[in-house]
Amino acid sequence: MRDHESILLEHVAVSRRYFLKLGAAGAAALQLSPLLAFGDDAEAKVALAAELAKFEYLTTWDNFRLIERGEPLPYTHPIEKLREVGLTQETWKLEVVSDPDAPAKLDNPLSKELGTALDWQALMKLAETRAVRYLKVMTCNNIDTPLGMGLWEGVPLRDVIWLAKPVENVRRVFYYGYHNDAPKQIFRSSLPIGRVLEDPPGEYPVLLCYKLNGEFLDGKRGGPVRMLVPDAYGFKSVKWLIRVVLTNAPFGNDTYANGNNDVDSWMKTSARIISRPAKVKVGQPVPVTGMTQVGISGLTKVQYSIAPQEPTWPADDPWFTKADWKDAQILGAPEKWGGGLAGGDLPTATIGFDATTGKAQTWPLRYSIVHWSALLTGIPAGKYDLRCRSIDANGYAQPLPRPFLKSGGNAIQTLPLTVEEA
Ligand SMILES: Nc1nc2c(c(=O)[nH]1)N[C@H]1C(S)=C(S)[C@@H](COP(=O)(O)O)O[C@H]1N2
Ligand SMILES: [Mo]
Repeated sequence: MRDHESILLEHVAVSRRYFLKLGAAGAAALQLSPLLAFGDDAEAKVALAAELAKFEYLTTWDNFRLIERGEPLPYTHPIEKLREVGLTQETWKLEVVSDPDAPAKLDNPLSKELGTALDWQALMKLAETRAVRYLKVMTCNNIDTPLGMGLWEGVPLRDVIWLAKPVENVRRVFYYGYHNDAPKQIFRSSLPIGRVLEDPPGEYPVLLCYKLNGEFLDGKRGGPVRMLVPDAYGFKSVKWLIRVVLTNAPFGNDTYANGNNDVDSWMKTSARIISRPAKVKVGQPVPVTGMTQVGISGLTKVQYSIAPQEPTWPADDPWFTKADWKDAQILGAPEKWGGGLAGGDLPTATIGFDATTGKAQTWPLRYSIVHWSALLTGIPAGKYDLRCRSIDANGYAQPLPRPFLKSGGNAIQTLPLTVEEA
């Protein structure tokens, strides 16, 4: 059996086990679910594989959704040009320099001009002792479903910043991707220097990232090196990274400030339904499965509710706080992690996992995802709205405590469900 197939079967197994534990109704639901009805015919298997690709814990390279700008996309240049502009491992160079407009004092700027820029060899040398790995979901504040769940590896950005010997007048870090040398194509982001130099307990470091799911990043995935900011939305994780500028400027310069985005937003906790039948007959149990992105505020519960479509929900309760919410089952850490990892196993020394047992120290992990399931039974005939929401570790129900769209989408999802007379 191919590894890929065994991972799919693993996920079927996890979900099937969940529904089977629920007894006769769960077993009946298995026949109904587009996700779990596991026919023997080839066509059903292909359809199932497509559904389950979304369900595999780590996202394979090919299934990662990309958000990329550039005319042309930087990595599509011919190899000679890629070498010339430093977008291959052998030619990549990273500058860490002072901002001429708001100078920081650096005793050892890493610059191309001075011949002191950091190259790939130096980065790999650092990686021998400083490499860090963690799980992080890549997610865009403007898109309601995560782009992909990754195991990322890199060297903490601060290790390279210290090589530049900053002395004083450093308040922020600006950083830039390769942009075809066209000012209009610049993609840049920024962080407070404090966030780069220190991690609050339990938080992960900002990385100069060079691997996804155990493989060196290619150009399509932002390589040779991209920034990775664990607690932030995707726009902070600049790809094709070529320059870091230490500045005494007190404010951000993020490209994403255009477009009205909240550039200081932490990742939010947000639940989504992935699979459910749109129509059932009275008496049939309704299997629902979904995914929740776990943001900075953590996750204690995922809940669902169904409410008749008529009368429409009262306008004075836009966040459905008065709905009849019931708890869904949050699925545990997978045995095999998928994503194309050799053997499906996480490497040792992944932050958040016990070094000897390989087990997650807490579950769910922040900045990652969980899968969840629920089985709805005894619904009378009618037309309904099916909803889901998360409850964070502070007890806030989605979309609170930060309901503003441009800080990251976490509106409560609504899907129709029809229950027909038998
Ligand atoms: N250089 C560069 N970096 C970039 C972008 C870009 O267009 N150019 N897009 C950003 C945005 S908006 C997101 S959401 C993430 C998406 O990461 P991914 O394409 O690896 O999934 O990359 C970020 N990094
Ligand atoms: Mo984005």
